[in-house]
Amino acid sequence: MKTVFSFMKPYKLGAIIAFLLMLVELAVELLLPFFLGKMIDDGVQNGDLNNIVMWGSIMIGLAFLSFISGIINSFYASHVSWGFAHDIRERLFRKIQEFSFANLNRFPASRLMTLFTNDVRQIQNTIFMGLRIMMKAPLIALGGVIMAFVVNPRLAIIFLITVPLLIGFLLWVLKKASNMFDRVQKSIDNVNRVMQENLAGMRLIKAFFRRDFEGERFTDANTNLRDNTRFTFRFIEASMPILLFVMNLSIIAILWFGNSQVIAGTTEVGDIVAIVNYAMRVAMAISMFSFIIMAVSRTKASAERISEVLVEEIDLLDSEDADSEQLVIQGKVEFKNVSFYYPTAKEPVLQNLTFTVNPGEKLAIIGATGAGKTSLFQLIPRLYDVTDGEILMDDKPITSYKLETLRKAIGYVPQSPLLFSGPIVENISWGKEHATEEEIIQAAKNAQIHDTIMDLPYQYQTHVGQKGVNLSGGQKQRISIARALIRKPKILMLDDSTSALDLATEARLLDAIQDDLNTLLIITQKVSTAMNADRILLLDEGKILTIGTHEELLQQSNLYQKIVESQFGKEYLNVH
Ligand code: TTP
Ligand code: MG
Repeated sequence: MKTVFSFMKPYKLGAIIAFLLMLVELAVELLLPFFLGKMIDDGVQNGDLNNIVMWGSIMIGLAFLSFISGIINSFYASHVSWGFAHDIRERLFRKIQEFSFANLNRFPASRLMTLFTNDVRQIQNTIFMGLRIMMKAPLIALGGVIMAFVVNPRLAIIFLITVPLLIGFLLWVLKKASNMFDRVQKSIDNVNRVMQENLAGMRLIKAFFRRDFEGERFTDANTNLRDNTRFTFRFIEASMPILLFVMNLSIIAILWFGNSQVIAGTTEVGDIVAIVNYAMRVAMAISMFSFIIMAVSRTKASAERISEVLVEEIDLLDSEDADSEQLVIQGKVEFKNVSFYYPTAKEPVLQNLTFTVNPGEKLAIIGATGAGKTSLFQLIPRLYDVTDGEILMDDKPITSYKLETLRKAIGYVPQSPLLFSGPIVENISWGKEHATEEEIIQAAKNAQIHDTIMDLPYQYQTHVGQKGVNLSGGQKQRISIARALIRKPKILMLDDSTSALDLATEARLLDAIQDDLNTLLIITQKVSTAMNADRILLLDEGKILTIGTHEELLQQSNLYQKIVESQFGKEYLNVH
């Protein structure tokens, strides 16, 4: 909470000005009934026209002052609330950019989306309304009671009974509502999550004909949201008639007692008009309380959710002794007894890995699905940190490099290629700031995608839809390879990135990238790809089963023989 509202600091002055102007409006609102009473008693009752004109002019003047204050207040209130929202969105965005993979695992995308849309707006609205009218309501309630005492203490006694009663009742409503809003917020999250998964997986859902199932999932979440919200709002709205009923009773009481006092000559008519007027203003203010309660409890929930992200500790940073001068020159990678657990997992995914990849060497990593190949890759650019052991780059621990230096030396093509919506040229040059046209074309040529691009309607300017919808899987893979190649990385890491390519294209690609490269790590399921590498690492259930050339593995490993047999047939084994 505190973290979030510290973003108000730059807007303190604006908020104070808005607050002061609101006090002007408040003062006018409290003075008007008083003057109205005076006008009735001194002017109307005595038939004194001068008096009526005088009080009338004062009231019009005050109303105008309040009107002007209201306009300027509104100006500052929106300046403060929009500025605040802008700053906090900016901060959230930067914070999320810093998130490591482990941080991201703790905050699903749907939840982060809700922060930017729902939660920030909620706080922003509350600040605006707060500076405009919300803070005024309790002050009017209080001021109205005080002014009623100034006008006529004997009649105002009635307020002393009704107002505490109402406030006690409202506090009770507030407490109840707070829990209910937590539930509403969770339902909103849920709807967003289902919606987002659906949009992302629309094609899969159609392909599997899971429309009805997904429809039900959405209906559940949506109905849940409706029911929770409806219940909460009904509960709060139900408090309204109770409030008004009590307030109306007190107005009747004022008229009743006032009447007998006027007859007895102890009270003037103007006093009664003024006090009834105050009673109505107090009632209005108090009835606004339920609206305020809703806003405050929702805002509290929103602010807490935002702070959770803001205070989240980034668990993967440059280490303190990282040397900013130190660069990756050769591209030698060495694993020393590396073990790794995912933060939430109990079982290790990788156990005691020890191997070295020399500069310029091509190492293929092969292994069953779930063996831990992708996990192994993610440790090298420090997307996760090792749990045990050490990884060296050019004989120095990877933690001794700046993250930026380390990652810039690596061209990582992830298993599922992700393209950004925008022209192809931007998707390729995304890998390197200020890439020249020649560099882009060269990278595309090496990735064996240049010819395909030239056949597209707008060539390099062709737009890739969101997530690259209008390209084939293999085309997307090659564009994401080009994106990695353009950095001229010391180490290129391909995570099954040639899976959708035919053998000839794949061979040409591997051939083309050979010249530029220092070191190549390639995860593959295909023996044909693996056997072109200098050495093959066979990973099985997070452990290195064996490492060596294709021939050596054929000799040494039963598992490798089985893999080869499944892809090349039995005869191949007999021949070799
Ligand atoms: P991976 O390292 O993804 O296995 P893999 O790349 O060898 O498999 P594939 O050929 O199918 O790509 O996963 C190893 C285990 O780690 C698996 O049980 C899932 C788990 N895992 C996580 O818990 N979180 C993650 O982010 C990843 C990538 C894997
Ligand atoms: Mg994988």
